[in-house]
Amino acid sequence: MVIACTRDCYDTCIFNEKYEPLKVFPINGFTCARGRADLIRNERNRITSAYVDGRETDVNDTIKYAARLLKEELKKNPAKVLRTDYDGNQGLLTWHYPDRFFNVINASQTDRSICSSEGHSAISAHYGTSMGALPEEFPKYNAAVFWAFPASISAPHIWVLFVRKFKVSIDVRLSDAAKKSDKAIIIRPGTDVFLALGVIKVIIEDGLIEGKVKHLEELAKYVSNFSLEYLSKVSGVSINDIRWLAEFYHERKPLTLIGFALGRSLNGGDAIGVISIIPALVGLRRGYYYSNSLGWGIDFDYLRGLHMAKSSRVIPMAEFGEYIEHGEINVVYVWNENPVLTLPGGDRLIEAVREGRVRLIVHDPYWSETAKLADVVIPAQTFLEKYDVVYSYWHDYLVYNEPIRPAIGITEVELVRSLAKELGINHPLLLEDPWNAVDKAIRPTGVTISELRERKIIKMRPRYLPADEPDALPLPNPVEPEPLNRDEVYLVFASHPLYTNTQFREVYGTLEPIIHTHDYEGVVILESKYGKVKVKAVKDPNVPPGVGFIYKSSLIDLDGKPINSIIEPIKGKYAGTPKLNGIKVRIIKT
Ligand SMILES: Nc1nc2c(c(=O)[nH]1)N[C@H]1C(S)=C(S)[C@@H](COP(=O)(O)OP(=O)(O)OC[C@H]3O[C@@H](n4cnc5c(=O)[nH]c(N)nc54)[C@H](O)[C@@H]3O)O[C@H]1N2
Ligand SMILES: Nc1nc2c(c(=O)[nH]1)N[C@H]1C(S)=C(S)[C@@H](COP(=O)(O)OP(=O)(O)OC[C@H]3O[C@@H](n4cnc5c(=O)[nH]c(N)nc54)[C@H](O)[C@@H]3O)O[C@H]1N2
Ligand code: SF4
Ligand SMILES: [Mo]
Repeated sequence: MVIACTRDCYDTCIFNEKYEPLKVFPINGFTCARGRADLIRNERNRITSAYVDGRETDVNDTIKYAARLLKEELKKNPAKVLRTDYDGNQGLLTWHYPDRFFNVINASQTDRSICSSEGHSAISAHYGTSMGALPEEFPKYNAAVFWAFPASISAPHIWVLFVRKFKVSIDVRLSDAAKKSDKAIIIRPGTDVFLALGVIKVIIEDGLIEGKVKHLEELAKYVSNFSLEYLSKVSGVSINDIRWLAEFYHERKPLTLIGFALGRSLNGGDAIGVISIIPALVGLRRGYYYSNSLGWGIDFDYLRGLHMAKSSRVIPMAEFGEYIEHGEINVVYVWNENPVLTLPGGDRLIEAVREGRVRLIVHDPYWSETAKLADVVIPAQTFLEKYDVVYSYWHDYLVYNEPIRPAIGITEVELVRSLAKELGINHPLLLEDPWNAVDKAIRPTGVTISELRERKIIKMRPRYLPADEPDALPLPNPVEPEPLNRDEVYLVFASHPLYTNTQFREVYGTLEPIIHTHDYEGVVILESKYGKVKVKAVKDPNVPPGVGFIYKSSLIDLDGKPINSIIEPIKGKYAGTPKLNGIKVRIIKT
């Protein structure tokens, strides 16, 4: 028996039934602080019963109540029912299958753009797919560039593969990974595309090209428009360092690992797209890694039932707060996500629910802030309590998860099928055996569900490999960041080793809302164009002037308000990803 950690994490560790990490590559027999705490966490802060308006209720009665609530709204306007979900659990049945129900009832969905979609779209525009190097190829490289990817914390199993290799980190601050690297390049937030163009300019103009790229002439002409002086001035990276990085690419042929966080920044998609071309220019095939989730061929669309039904409306996550505020949504159904804290404008959801403008239904194993706010709460099982099939966005194993703990609550599949029954829906999408749906969805990877049940973990063959010769088009169209005024910083976020997003506070406690800055100390107000929050400022010598960083696991301010109340509704140009990193905030001392 095996079980994979289904957390939103690159590594997707696989454990035996005693919850010891397997000694297979690339899990390599070790886990992180969260993996070590999961069995303890499973007993804490759990939702053990259903609730309606704060009163404990029977689960079946609550499902009937939720169905009535949905029915009333569906009669009026299905587009005003919004389901929102993200990657709290990366199981095929837990995360993707429930979508069938919401497609059948024609509800609205979000664009699920919060995390990685900007880079998926940008890389695909050049390579035809976002899939990059396979984990098995990582050890062949003797050097790596961690570009906006503080992997020592956000992807520990990736990081250790490079422990004894030459590492370059490119970040806006001296992160843990940057400190542990052989070379750290500190860049101004939102300007990585300018640095990448500088590297390409040197590679092309100094005759360091060794690989083939389509439309190279257009790229050469484009970079000739910029002087290194200009690119250095905008990015804050010295001309020497731009040249150094270009020569490093030429001489050491590093693997380029691009962090998701870049896609959530100004010029994010352009930056990721341009960076992904650099390895090809120096003759590397598949010399980058971003996320391989879409390369295995798992048919997520089939699981979601898109061959038969679809949402009435797609709402950008960047504008989540706006839609709620403007009365566009009357019922919100949440699973696998804690949007009160993690989506831009989560505070607007709090107001709307408190004022009775929005009815909120939440299915979660834990008392998240969103569950605490909800009108209707239904307990969910954790990944330690249910069967599922799990994939990774890094390694190539499909895993058949089996329960190792007694179940509390009901599964996502049971819940949506019960809701469908209550609503009198007899759609083939909900009548199909869910395991049959999983089987069909994984077939393109060359694995069947019966094989997986027998062998528990199976390595997939990549189905969508990137083009050998990427296209230099589309060319980027970057903008310079708005200059800072006095007492302003660019605000960025980063992962914390003890938490996954807002999870694990029941084990490791609540993390204080602290903005790490070069110059500020004490309680301060952070003010953006969109709102204000109160946090504690701490001087941190690893943060340059003009930058402030907050761990993305401390998203509640000192007055209990979501920090994301100050995130402006700005969408990325490739996939609409919210601009979370690099927003300008004024620091007001109190
Ligand atoms: N300001 C700011 N905001 C950010 C970010 C940032 O960097 N800065 N990062 C963004 C990113 S990258 C992401 S991915 C999002 C993450 O946003 P979320 O997905 O909202 O993050 P989590 O805190 O992991 O919340 C997942 C929820 O799923 C629940 N859950 C876990 N397992 C299960 C299960 O089996 N079934 C069900 N039904 N629920 C389950 C958990 O209890 C938890 O409440 O946050 C985004 N928000
Ligand atoms: N321990 C732990 N691991 C996690 C998570 C977690 O919560 N905890 N979350 C998971 C999730 S949901 C995700 S999406 C990934 C995210 O993993 P990563 O993509 O590695 O991103 P973050 O950890 O958010 O860190 C973002 C880094 O980018 C830097 N940065 C911000 N703006 C810029 C910029 O404009 N240019 C450059 N070069 N750097 C910039 C920040 O200083 C920070 O160091 O990690 C996953 N892994
Ligand atoms: S959170 Fe990531 S590193 Fe930690 S146990 Fe889960 S998959 Fe492994
Ligand atoms: Mo994420």
